[in-house]
Amino acid sequence: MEKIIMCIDMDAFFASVEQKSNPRLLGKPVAVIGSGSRTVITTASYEARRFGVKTGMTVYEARRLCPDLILVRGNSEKYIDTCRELEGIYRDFTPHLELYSIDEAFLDITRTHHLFNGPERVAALIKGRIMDRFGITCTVGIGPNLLIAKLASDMAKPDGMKWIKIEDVGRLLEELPVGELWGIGPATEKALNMMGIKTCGQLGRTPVSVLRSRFGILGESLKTMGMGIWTRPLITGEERPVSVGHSLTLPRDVWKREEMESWILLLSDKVARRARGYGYEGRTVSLTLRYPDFETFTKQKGLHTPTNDTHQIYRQVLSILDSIRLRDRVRLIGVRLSGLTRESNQMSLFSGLERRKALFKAIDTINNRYGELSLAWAASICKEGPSGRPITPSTGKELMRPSVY
Ligand code: TTP
Ligand code: MG
Repeated sequence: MEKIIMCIDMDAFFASVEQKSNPRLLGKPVAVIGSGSRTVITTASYEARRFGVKTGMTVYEARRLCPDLILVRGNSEKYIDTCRELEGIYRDFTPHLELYSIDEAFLDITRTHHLFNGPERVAALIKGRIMDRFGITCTVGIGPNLLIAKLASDMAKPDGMKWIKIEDVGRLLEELPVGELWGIGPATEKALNMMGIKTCGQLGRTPVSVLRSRFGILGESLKTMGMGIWTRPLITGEERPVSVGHSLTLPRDVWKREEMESWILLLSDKVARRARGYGYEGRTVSLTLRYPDFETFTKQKGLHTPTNDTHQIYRQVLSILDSIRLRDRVRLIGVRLSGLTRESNQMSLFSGLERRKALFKAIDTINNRYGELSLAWAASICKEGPSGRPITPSTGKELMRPSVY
């Protein structure tokens, strides 16, 4: 049976929520910025996008393009609350859904759309409920798999709806530039273009051996993506979580190893703590780094046994860092633990391990009760902040941005 997958992506999510909660911002160019000392645009309203204002720009760059730009400091709790309520709306239409990021969800409506008179009707109903409840718009893409549903939503943005039927996929991808496809970033796009592969049609016809020799195992998925095939199933509630990760745009680009280690410890601890909170351990650790020019890459390494121990994750990330020759300063660091399995309750052979587990439990309890980073590892407290002042754990917390990757 052909699957019917729906991608729902809020339009200029943070900016729309802010515009809705402050009517004076309605219809105006608005940019939401993070709460750290460095001001990077997290998202811009469509009014601001008309001037060329984009996610990732500095306030300085954005103001130059759009002098009347109104800046609003982001309030992640507000967005997370909205996100939770949105899930409730989606669940009225199907139990099979994946909350992919803070503002994107994938719904498998294969078995339920007929109850509402078809996929387009489901889309219209969901858009209507979101508008009634929050006064914000979203775009809905429908397709035979996640990749095509996401493509449909990207094409229909903003406030749109598009259904790409399975029989139209081939024709549509034929001329589509590879960079338009979800998951093909600027670096991959450039590499493909250098090989003479410009469109998805060409990508789908490239022999897999050619792609494999350039991209390794990724070559396989690139080929299938070019063909419009996407086999990863939705990750619905029952299997969740498959990974936990945190990333952080640093208050200033760092080069010094010692400074990088502090941030990595902080992130490893956040990741480990979340895994412990869920009662999971993971066997793969990955490190994501972004250079000032936004080139971003991820490297991962497996562990012999699954863990949710802050320091074990930290050490693993450092060993990944050791294997990388940095070509520039680092702008963003991300740490992720994946391959999660339920924490084993069997008695450990090493009593030291038991003590560590008890220690982590105590720390987690304190932090859960008194706020994040009430207790932090001394080494994760940076020696100095962006302006040379020391960063205390509490300001460290302020620098956190929601991780959406
Ligand atoms: P997006 O879906 O990428 O962007 P958007 O919803 O603002 O705009 P649109 O979908 O209409 O193109 O991201 C969703 C929200 O996530 C966004 O409003 C802000 C936040 N965000 C970050 O915090 N950091 C980031 O790096 C990005 C890309 C987004
Ligand atoms: Mg969005």
